[in-house]
Amino acid sequence: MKAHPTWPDADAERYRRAGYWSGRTFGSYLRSWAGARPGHLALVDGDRRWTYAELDAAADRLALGFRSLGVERGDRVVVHLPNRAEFVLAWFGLQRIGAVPVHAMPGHRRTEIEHMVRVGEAAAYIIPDRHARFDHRELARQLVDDLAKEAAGTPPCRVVVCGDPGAHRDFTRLEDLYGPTVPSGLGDDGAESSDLALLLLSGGTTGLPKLVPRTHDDYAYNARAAAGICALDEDSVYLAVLPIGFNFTLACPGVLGTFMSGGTVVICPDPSPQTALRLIDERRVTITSLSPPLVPYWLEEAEHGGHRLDSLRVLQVGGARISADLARRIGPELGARVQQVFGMAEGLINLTRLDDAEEAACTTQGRPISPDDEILIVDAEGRPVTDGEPGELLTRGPYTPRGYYRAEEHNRRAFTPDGFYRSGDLVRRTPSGNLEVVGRIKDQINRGGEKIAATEVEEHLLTHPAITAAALVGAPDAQWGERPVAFVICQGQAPGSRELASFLKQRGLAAYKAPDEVIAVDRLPLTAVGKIDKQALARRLPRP
Ligand code: J2J
Repeated sequence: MKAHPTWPDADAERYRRAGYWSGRTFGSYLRSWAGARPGHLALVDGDRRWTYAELDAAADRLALGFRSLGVERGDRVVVHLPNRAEFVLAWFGLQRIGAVPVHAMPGHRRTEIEHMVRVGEAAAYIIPDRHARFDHRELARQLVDDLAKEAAGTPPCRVVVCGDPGAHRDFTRLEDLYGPTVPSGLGDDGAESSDLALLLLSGGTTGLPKLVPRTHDDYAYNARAAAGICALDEDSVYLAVLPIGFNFTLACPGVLGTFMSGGTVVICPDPSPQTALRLIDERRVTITSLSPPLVPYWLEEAEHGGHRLDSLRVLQVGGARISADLARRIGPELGARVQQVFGMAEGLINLTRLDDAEEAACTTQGRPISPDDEILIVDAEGRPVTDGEPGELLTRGPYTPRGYYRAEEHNRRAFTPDGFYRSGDLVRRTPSGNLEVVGRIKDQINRGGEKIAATEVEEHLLTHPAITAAALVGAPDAQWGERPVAFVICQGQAPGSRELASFLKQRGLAAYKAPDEVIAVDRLPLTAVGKIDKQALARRLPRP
């Protein structure tokens, strides 16, 4: 059985003929970038730098290192690294042998990682030693031990550590294993452009988040098309502020779009505005991307920090809706053009264009990046709405996969029979032709760009001894846009939000998913079909 659906042959052929799908793998892209401009600066992390030739050579060495660990073409490898050059090096090292990175977010913990390792049957897991006061080696040790006990005799998941490795493998040694020389002719182990190139984690709506299978063909097109719209070239300098494993930062156009254009990627090691604006000044950054909650802090730092920001041409904002008022401040206060990005790990990317009228750039979330992105805006019965009316966004196209990875049953609900992805987003088409995101019908909370699947958290809440029923809803929040609030029915004393946060942490759930507030109720309102009525609950929340 196939691990995931692919595009029907006729569509694939159309995308190839249109030139969207280039027929090349990321491993071969890197080789040709290095051939075209070997000495050009590709990657900067603090005082460490890599030219394109050096990046290419590092990918070769790492590829051999991974291979010596037993990682082979098609194997999945969970990459759980913060914003460090090693993310990029490991990513291309894996691409070079046709292995498939699975992107974990820095805040993910045992629950999320175990899910990715299990679903992906990961051959390896790459971690930092410690990050944000958390020792990743201990989590990895316990996880790998538990999995080994469960499935004795199957190949173990190898742990590779950037930093002090403890009992695990040392990332640096992996690269050094072969010294500066590498046997010539290392290819992609026969990887094909239609193969899986990476697995992205979806925001999730039901249970545990699904993995999105992205191929070389579709993902390279995603990055290239976005880079074209952003007019990137070899003088472009992209600052990676949000986690590199996030689709936005990696490919919209992000790190990969910058490489496609021959530019330079600068890594921002922490999201503080001081660090980011200092790097914009020092490295003459031309473009970067943020989630909405960070924007006010940047404007503040720009006003008082004394940074030289005249190189910054474009500030992309996406992942959650930015208010028009905040968007309007970006031009005058940062001296950069605001570009709204409404994207999804599942594929479709919408961008406002750099020549859109200022009002459209501030009030809409853009339009699709490919002429062959198909968009339907439909009502609850699946019928197209009158133009300008809100409805659910359905989409298919050359970089929107036709199903999740190893999720046959879920795919039947998340995709229409003719292959449209049901985004769960409510949008309307504005007179400018751009889309405006007006709401959501999926059971998800968007905390300033971080997605929380309500049912996943509810299932954990129900394991608390005092809680007999739970519903997580998004409450409006001035800083985050939304924050998670739990309505619970309890036996005895209801736990407070701090107690619940530590309870969920112990269960290995990422901290950003914990409810900010817990409201004890006697009963939960039900809809006509007997589901918890979350809209009724949302109406009970105090307005901010
Ligand atoms: C409102 N909602 C938005 C926006 C995403 C680029 C940018 C973002 C993502 C991303 C991404 C929004 N306004 N500007 O992958 O490549 C909400 C929608 C969407 C969901 C997808 C990219 N931009 N959203 O956020 O997979 O609800 O991708 O369906 O994390 O975020 O979330 P995710």
